[in-house]
Amino acid sequence: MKLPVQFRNFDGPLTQDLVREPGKFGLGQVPSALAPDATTTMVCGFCSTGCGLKIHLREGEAVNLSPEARYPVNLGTACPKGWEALTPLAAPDRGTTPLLGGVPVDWHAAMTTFCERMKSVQSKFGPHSVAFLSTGQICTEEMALLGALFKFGMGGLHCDSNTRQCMATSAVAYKQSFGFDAPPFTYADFEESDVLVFIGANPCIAHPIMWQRVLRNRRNPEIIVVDPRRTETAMAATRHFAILPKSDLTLLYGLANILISSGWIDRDFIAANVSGYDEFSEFVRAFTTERVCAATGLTVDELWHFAQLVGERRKRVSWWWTMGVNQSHESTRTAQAIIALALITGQIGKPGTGANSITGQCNAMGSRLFANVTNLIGGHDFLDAGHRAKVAKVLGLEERVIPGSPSMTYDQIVQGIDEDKIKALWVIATNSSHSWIHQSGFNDVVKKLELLVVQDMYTTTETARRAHLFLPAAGWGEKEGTLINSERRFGLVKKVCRAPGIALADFHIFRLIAEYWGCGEMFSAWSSPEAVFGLLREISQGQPCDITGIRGFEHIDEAGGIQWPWTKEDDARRAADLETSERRLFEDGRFFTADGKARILFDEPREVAEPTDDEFRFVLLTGRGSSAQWHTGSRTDKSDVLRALAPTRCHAEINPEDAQRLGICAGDEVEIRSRRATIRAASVVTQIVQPGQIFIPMHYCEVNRLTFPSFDPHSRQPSYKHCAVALARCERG
Ligand SMILES: Nc1nc2c(c(=O)[nH]1)N[C@H]1C(S)=C(S)[C@@H](COP(=O)(O)OP(=O)(O)OC[C@H]3O[C@@H](n4cnc5c(=O)[nH]c(N)nc54)[C@H](O)[C@@H]3O)O[C@H]1N2
Ligand SMILES: Nc1nc2c(c(=O)[nH]1)N[C@H]1C(S)=C(S)[C@@H](COP(=O)(O)OP(=O)(O)OC[C@H]3O[C@@H](n4cnc5c(=O)[nH]c(N)nc54)[C@H](O)[C@@H]3O)O[C@H]1N2
Ligand code: SF4
Ligand SMILES: [Mo]
Repeated sequence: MKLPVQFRNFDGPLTQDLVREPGKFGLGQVPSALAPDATTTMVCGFCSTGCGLKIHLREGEAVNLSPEARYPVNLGTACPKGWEALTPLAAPDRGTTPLLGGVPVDWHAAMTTFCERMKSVQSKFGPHSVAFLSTGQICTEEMALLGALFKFGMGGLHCDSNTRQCMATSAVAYKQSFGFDAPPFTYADFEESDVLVFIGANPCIAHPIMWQRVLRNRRNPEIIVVDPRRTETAMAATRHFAILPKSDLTLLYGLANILISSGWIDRDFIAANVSGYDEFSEFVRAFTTERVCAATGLTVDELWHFAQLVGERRKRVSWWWTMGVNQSHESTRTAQAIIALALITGQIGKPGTGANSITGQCNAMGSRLFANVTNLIGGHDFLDAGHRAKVAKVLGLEERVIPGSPSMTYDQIVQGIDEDKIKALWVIATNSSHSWIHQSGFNDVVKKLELLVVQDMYTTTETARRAHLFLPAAGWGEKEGTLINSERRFGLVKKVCRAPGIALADFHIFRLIAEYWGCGEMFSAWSSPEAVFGLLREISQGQPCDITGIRGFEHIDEAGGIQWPWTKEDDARRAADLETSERRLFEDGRFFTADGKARILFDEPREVAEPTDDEFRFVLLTGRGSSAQWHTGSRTDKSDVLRALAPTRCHAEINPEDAQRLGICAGDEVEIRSRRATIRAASVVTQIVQPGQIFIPMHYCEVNRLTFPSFDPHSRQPSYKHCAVALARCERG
């Protein structure tokens, strides 16, 4: 395929064109398909709910937005972040030009420097001494291009993304249990369930529009929340089980024991569709009521009531989990214990059921399946020669360019930098210097790098400020591509705004790098996001995430998003069927494993990495603070509206009993100390947290100075929600 003219050669006048006329790269232009004063629908770029937003244009530029009533996800609603999605694009700290050592340069200088310095590191320290950390917040086509460029074009191997901090556990748990990383549900299940169990999930804050779907449930459902904190979701639920932190695994095994010994299980479903049941039923016998109550802090009545609620055969029971499960030292087995409970009760593949992991970022699912990071593109396996051959053929590559070995994980990359094995790091759309566990462990280590490149929308993030080379990226609304939401739905992002200065879409930055690196030919077919989508479609053929029936961006647009799988046969058979907008997996009881059965996997619960002791008496819990704050705040802090909806200062939730004992009043300045750091925060004295626990929202940079770097052994996901801290009031005045 012929390259578009602007990619052909960057010497001479074209470089100047790049600076003078970034519009040549597809930016700064009116989106061609849209009339200047049109209204168009696209999906939100914050959380994984994937709401449809109607963007109102004037003279080709977005001026306002409103939630789309016809979009099947949000049905006309949006949370504060969605309503304010356009505001952060206009922030004064947007990156407008590349910065080399803090000094503005043009793209030619930036790209030349990038390639020369990356190559020099590779020749000095070996091809695998360069790494990238990426994200669940760019478009699927961008992720795919990045992974392919780095691994097939630049000869790199080690890369990971912030989905390690977030969804790695669900991905591993599903893959081992179902044979593929496949969340089975559709949002209609929120409405069609009789018993909804939320474990370590606070959707009222983190997924408010999913919660709206729960509120549409007309079956008078029992809503159970398992969370050490009495969260907004717990308050709105019918039952709250405030277990002790990190006692989930014991609780879930205890529930399984009661269900099995009481016969509240689906023997036919187990016999036909589940493997590992006999061993599991034997194993959970040790989880007696006494043991479980001692570990979790629940009463015998509470435990049995819980079991009765989820063991009721005539009811539809759905299990939902998020970071309270995934961010723990034994998260994979905890997720798999939830899966086991759904399997032994036969509560999967039917309306209102399922073992359902809610994703976090707008495109965490895209990152899991198509980023070429932990999986070979399209949910394939790097270690499988057949998969490598298939992907090479579709992409017109020589098989040898696809590595046959796995990448280091995020924590191993950080450790690799410390051990001088990784000497150049490229960070794309994530703010590791704030969000990585045991922050100083990251920030001290990156000082050892020969090259730190940060590609972000903003120049002021904690990570961008440390960069040797900063690459200014266009954001959501300034580029196009697809995002995949929690229910496996592809949604569209469109270009409705100009990126500032000469900032470029990540897609174009990757294309530029390919050209400057000298591997542009390899990506000649990757000419536009939609062309890449076409490649992904071909690669997906025959996979559980087969999307060969999605005809292109227009099809996604017309359909109001399309859930995977969507095969050619699906499309031929059901194209006219409106019901296709809501589909769940495993309706036939067949899973993606070799024998078609879902696997139960289990292990003994383990001790937490850093238990409390006489000096560090409190457990520190962390998580989302409000629906107006997004992660490290680089976007949401730029909106006056959103800033007014949440505290701007770091604050710590403290139980009144503890506060009284330590002489702490509401609003007092407190000092929270772990073995790694001491921070200050304003106290919020509240019954939301139990005695002996403290909660600090992750949005404040201080929090990860305290956290302890322990990881789940299977998923390498950080255990953000448990470390030991001491608490004291700061002297007044
Ligand atoms: N407003 C807003 N929404 C967001 C985000 C955001 O930053 N802001 N981020 C998005 C992303 S990327 C993600 S991953 C999701 C996260 O969504 P959630 O996982 O729902 O949010 P968290 O607050 O991190 O964690 C959920 C709960 O886990 C509880 N928890 C802590 N320890 C334990 C434990 O041992 N057991 C149990 N059962 N629970 C425990 C915490 O008390 C907390 O209430 O939110 C997404 N949505
Ligand atoms: N203590 C504690 N820490 C946590 C968690 C916790 O619960 N507790 N949760 C963890 C979880 S689940 C997650 S997902 C992580 C999130 O952690 P991060 O990924 O570090 O958080 P964000 O603030 O979302 O960072 C995204 C960055 O990408 C930039 N960006 C946005 N859009 C684009 C784009 O289109 N292109 C480019 N190039 N840049 C863009 C933004 O400006 C921002 O700097 O935090 C983790 N850290
Ligand atoms: S719920 Fe999530 S996807 Fe929907 S508007 Fe809010 S941030 Fe956007
Ligand atoms: Mo996340």
